[in-house]
Amino acid sequence: MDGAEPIRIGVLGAGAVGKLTAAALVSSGMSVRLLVRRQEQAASLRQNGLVLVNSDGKRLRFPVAVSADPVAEAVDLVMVTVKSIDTEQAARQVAAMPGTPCVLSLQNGLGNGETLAALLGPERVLLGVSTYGATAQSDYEVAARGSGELVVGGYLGCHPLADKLAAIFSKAGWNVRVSSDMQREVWKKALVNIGINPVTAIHRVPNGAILERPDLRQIAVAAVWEAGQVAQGLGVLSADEAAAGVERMLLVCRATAANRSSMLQDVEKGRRTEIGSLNGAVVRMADELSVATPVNRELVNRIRQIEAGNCDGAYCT
Ligand code: KPL
Repeated sequence: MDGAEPIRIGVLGAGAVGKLTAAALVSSGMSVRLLVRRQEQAASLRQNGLVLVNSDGKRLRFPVAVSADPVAEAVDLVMVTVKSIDTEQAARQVAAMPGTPCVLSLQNGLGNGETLAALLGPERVLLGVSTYGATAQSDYEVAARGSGELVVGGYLGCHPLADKLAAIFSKAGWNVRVSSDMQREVWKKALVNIGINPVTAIHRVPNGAILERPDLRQIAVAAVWEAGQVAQGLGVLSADEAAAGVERMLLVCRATAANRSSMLQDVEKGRRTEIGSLNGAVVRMADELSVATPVNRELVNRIRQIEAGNCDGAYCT
């Protein structure tokens, strides 16, 4: 793949992030193939196209190629947008695809890069983090719910595709930058999700409620603070970066105030959540470092109870 060749991109997973990402890629003139699991969703996307509902309510329709058989497709880059609980399965699918496509993980949580690198080789892996809010409205519709930032880079540092991707997303109007230290970026984004996602999912509120309700804000801030201590203990973030995590989480609440977090969307649909690769990962690493994380532990317990169907609505008792 040299600099002049266009990139054939597959987007694996057509949830909120997958659809938003695919719409951005098509709008910048890329040839995109959505790789989905369910035949029913593939049929719906073929029939209706991919529909993006902008924050002003305007509906934009994007023609996309769709495949429900990812391993049959030849692409240069697969953007993995599936839940972190499905990363290993995604890695196996990419490993079975023709050629040796690179992968970019555009997922929430800690450990996705490691899982992909273990199966595919670290040089094929790129990481991305996004704070663009999005809500899936149906199999083929996604609502944009607040702008943020996209950061991309290689798992091992620099990667030739990172600059290309940045140019593509920038052409689509996204705020994007390239980083050569994606481990740090992944942690910074994880701190945002560690505060927002479980709190909004437990209380069934949009992200902006964390700014409006002091009780929710206190829990979210404490969870991010604890996770920041762990990141510092691991040497991934400096003390200043860990402390800045709280402010960043609150800024994302403001920028995506109307959005219902991905974990809230999972809980509302009775799906398993990403708690294990967010607050759960923090608790596991904290135990190894002997750092106390009582707030994260409690959030993990409450989300696990919701997943198990033991509580409905706000706090479990
Ligand atoms: O990443 C998100 C998520 O919901 O998972 C944010 C940025 C918090 C938007 O809701």
